[in-house]
Amino acid sequence: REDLKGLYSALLVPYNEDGSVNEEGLRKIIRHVIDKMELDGLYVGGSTGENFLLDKETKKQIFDIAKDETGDAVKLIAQVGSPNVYEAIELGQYATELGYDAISAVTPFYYKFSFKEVKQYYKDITDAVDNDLIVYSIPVLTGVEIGLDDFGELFELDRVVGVKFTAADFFLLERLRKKFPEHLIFSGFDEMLLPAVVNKVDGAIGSTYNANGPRSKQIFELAKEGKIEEALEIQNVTNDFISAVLENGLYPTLKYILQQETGSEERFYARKPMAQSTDAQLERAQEIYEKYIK
Ligand code: HMN
Repeated sequence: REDLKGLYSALLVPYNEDGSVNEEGLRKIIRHVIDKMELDGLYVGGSTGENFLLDKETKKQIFDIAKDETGDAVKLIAQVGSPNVYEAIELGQYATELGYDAISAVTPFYYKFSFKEVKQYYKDITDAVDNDLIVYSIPVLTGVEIGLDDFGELFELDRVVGVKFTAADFFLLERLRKKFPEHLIFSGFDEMLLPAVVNKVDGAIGSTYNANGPRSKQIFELAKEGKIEEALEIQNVTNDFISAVLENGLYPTLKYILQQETGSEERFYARKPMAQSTDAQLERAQEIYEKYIK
């Protein structure tokens, strides 16, 4: 468990115009995250990778590429969750055989599952997959809220080692940390990294770390040392960057910046039904890139 702590890229995946994976681009992004951003690990198959728009074989292809390019250089977590629990199990087993350090699974979404059903889903996955699991809680996208006691029940399951907590509920975060000191908590909102570290999270997983790695690492390290004023200054600049990115479109802007940073000629396309970037978005992305990253 200790080994999994740190800052992770929520890995962004570039697609070709036809929706297939741009393998060369993906490998370059992985190298960029490891060699230039110097993050501690990759979270593969998350929202930022547009994972929930993919078929099973493409998800496996991305797990393969990420492992092949990374080797043992940094930690790897495979997000395998899906309302199709059989697929989640198969993907969990697949990633585990590839050598992923842990798996993660989003709460099952679309139908309004009861907590009993959510718990059974995690039990089914952890019973069938020989790996540690991090619950992926992201109520803004799934609509699934998990309370303190329910987290406690999930944490009682064998091999559930923690949670990726993508929510702005700092009351719940503080309660979770206090009640479950042994479980791993990863913060999921990059713009709230500083307050999350003050609340003693073990790490963070985020989309903007792919491009804004150095500042994020500084915030993480300074906050752990209790240097809050210094950390806040960097969080302020970081949030100027994140506000601009969110205003212009999260994925289009990050894709553009990463295309520039990796020197890729081919445009990093989105996967349908996500829309492709407009010219105006690309122009604004260039300004944001120049102002904050280049
Ligand atoms: C993933 O699964 O790809 C991520 O870990 C998601 C991550 O938590 C991001 N959340 C959302 O996009 C909802 C954040 O990095 C987020 O993009 C960032 O904080 C900007 O709001």
